[in-house]
Amino acid sequence: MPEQPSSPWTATDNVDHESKDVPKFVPYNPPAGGWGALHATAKALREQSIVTKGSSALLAMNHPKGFDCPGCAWPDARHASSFEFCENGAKAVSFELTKRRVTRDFFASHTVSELNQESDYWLEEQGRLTEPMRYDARTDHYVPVSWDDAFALIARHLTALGDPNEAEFYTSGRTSNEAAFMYQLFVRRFGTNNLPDCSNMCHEPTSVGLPESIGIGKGTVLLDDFALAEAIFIIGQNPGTNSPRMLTELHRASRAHVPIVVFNPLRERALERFAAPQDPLEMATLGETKIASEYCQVRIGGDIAALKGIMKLVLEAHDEAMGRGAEPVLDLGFIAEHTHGFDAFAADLRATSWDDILRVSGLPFDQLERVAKVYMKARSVIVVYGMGITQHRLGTENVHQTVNLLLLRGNLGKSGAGICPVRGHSNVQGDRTMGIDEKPRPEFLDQLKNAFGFDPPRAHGHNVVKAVDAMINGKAKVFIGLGGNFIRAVPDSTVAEAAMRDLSLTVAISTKLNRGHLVHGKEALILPCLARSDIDMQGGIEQAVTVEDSMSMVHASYGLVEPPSATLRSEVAIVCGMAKATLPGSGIDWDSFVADYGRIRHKIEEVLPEQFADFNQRIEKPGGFHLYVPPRERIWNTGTRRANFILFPSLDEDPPVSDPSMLRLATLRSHDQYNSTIYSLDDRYRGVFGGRMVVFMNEADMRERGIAEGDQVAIEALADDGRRRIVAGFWVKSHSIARGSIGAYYPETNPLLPLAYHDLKSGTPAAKSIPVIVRRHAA
Ligand SMILES: Nc1nc2c(c(=O)[nH]1)N[C@H]1C(S)=C(S)[C@@H](COP(=O)(O)OP(=O)(O)OC[C@H]3O[C@@H](n4cnc5c(=O)[nH]c(N)nc54)[C@H](O)[C@@H]3O)O[C@H]1N2
Ligand SMILES: Nc1nc2c(c(=O)[nH]1)N[C@H]1C(S)=C(S)[C@@H](COP(=O)(O)OP(=O)(O)OC[C@H]3O[C@@H](n4cnc5c(=O)[nH]c(N)nc54)[C@H](O)[C@@H]3O)O[C@H]1N2
Ligand SMILES: [Mo]
Repeated sequence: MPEQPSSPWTATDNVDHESKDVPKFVPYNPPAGGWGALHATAKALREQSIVTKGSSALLAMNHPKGFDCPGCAWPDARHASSFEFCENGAKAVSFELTKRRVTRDFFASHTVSELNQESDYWLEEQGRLTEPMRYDARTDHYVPVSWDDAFALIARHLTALGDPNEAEFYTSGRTSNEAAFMYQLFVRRFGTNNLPDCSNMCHEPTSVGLPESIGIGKGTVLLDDFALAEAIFIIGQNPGTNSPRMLTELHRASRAHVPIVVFNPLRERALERFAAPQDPLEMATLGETKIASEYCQVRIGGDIAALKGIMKLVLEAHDEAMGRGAEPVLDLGFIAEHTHGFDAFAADLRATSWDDILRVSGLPFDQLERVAKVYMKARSVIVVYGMGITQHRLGTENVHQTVNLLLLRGNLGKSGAGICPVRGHSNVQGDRTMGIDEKPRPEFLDQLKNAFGFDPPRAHGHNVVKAVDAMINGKAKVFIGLGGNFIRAVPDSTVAEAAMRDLSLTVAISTKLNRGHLVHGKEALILPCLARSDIDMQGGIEQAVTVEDSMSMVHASYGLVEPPSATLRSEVAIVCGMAKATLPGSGIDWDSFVADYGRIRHKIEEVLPEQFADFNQRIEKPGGFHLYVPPRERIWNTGTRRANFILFPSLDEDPPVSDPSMLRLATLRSHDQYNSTIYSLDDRYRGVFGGRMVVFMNEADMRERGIAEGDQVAIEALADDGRRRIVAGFWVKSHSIARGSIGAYYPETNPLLPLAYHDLKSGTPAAKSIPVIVRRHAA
């Protein structure tokens, strides 16, 4: 356990905002879920002063016509009835429902420089924003501003730009379909495709890689498929924290003796064992259910090697079976009829050496052999994956290999099988469907032109990395963020912060105070908006918004409670307010869309008629409707009109680094954070309490460096661009993690991630595989 350091850390190196809090390391032995989850939920509710009558009040909350949890994008089996219990969903809602308020008095009593000394956790704790604020450089305070003046300021800055491409319009994935659709309309009518979004840092390798493999950038499974799967693979995803309702499916599968294979460098408790809070017997008996039947602690960046190893074994087993005249192991009919590129792919696998596979994956041969047997025995397999697959230099290639594994035995387009990327934000998938896309499809733009009578810009805009680049190079002048916390989410955050301060105007449309409000342009606005749980009344009528979950289900969501302040506006109203002020001659009646969101859905239907026919009628149905996913019917909209075996003629997802002391850093989420929103300083399942400046290391890697648990270290990134990137003040925790791999929390480690270090194809920052050196602090 770390001792309080005798003298405070005084390095001039980059020390993050949380560094004052010394973490305690206490082993956590119970299963994930269970009573621990119920206690944690009750605590979150209590601390946000929400419940007077017990936590059941929140958990029973629902809207007869549907409420979508603003937490994760995992589908809810019981949408219209009640809100399926989930600790982190309860945290997401209770932190929106908090009774605390950030008022004009709050801003009057703190300068922005003072606020900037506080941690992200403290900022979040201050509660909901209540009225629009404008930065006053003279006094270094935010001061109240009317909505009209705020919109006029935005219009003035935008219309003064020499080129519409000098503005960046960011979206975070909590934004509803309706707000996202109006936002992209505003931005394109204004004249740019600069629509960077959080997906650019997240599942972009999915959006780029899956279309190349199967013709659509979305997952192919539905929730019902989980009950029919004969094996489930979970690669680089941590459901116990990031999509806890998935544990319901895994719990059931495990009890039905369905093998669950996990690939993760770190032992994550919820992937080991889980007690379902909905299971009275398990709760009463303090029972638990084993989740992973096989836990493969692959090295960071070793997934392609591991997948290739398994596929090589499948191929060998097939060859052997054919040799003795037995049943084929491969689904030869599927491969012949539905796929392309198998021969070259198989030849590459045959030529790949076992030595290389074992070295790069870090996994023992016998474990790969057991996993291959599980795969071959199952008639239907689902592969689930998350950021452990996407956030690499070759994240898109990583995605291809997960599909290749499925293709070998026809595990696409049949029940109980398919690919399941787990999206992050609750509507990040829907935002893309609505056109939040810096590289819009030409057909989408054609339809937009037909529906609104203007010529949208065709040139590709900026993704997140390019937007930051434009800020650094002085090409961007205005930044508008529809939700999110751009400056804490992006790579190279130290450089990005400096660039952000040079902009002429920054605008944050937000629910809560965050760092992005404090690292602002010369002029700045905070525009507070309704949250998903707030009732949204327009013209006396309660409005619904719609969202699309990770499994392409679209459904309506209605607010549950009165908004925290009468001054707040909905995201739709704010977007249309900005548009109306900026584009007076646009010929688009922005107000009419605010008055009735049904009119927005009509327009969505006009632009995307195949997917959204009868949109307004279909959301009346509890649970909503499913968007068509062609691979479910074995229809492949790829260049070859087939599913493609995409060959990757190597094993290294990340460029090899010659420095022998190099470690690979995966930047992770704690159990008590939602991206940049820090709920508490604990990470219960990993045994960390009261502090976030922690680095998880393998014991052998520590020994090699003369480091003991509780030592304080600095982490330095290895990059070849001549810039030194160091963060310091991290306490080492010895942890069950693969050799050569270390973990530490995001966003504290974002200064280490070079902007140019991203997936080559999709631009997603390689946040899971930063090459670093770890050093003990000098005494
Ligand atoms: N409560 C809560 N819920 C969330 C979020 C949150 O912050 N809090 N964030 C939301 C968002 S935006 C997203 S994108 C998702 C993120 O959800 P996840 O995809 O689960 O993302 P992470 O927690 O970043 O990392 C996932 C896992 O990848 C493992 N990993 C790291 N490197 C590798 C590797 O090289 N190979 C393999 N196989 N595994 C690796 C890590 O050990 C970790 O367990 O969750 C969403 N839901
Ligand atoms: N190093 C590293 N960096 C990463 C990652 C990583 O794993 N490692 N993960 C990346 C990923 S996957 C993602 S998705 C991004 C996340 O990047 P973002 O989506 O930009 O960040 P969040 O922290 O989710 O944004 C939180 C803020 O959103 C606002 N907010 C909350 N609810 C609402 C709402 O309903 N409406 C509006 N308008 N605002 C709201 C609140 O003010 C809150 O402060 O970070 C990325 N950055
Ligand atoms: Mo994400």
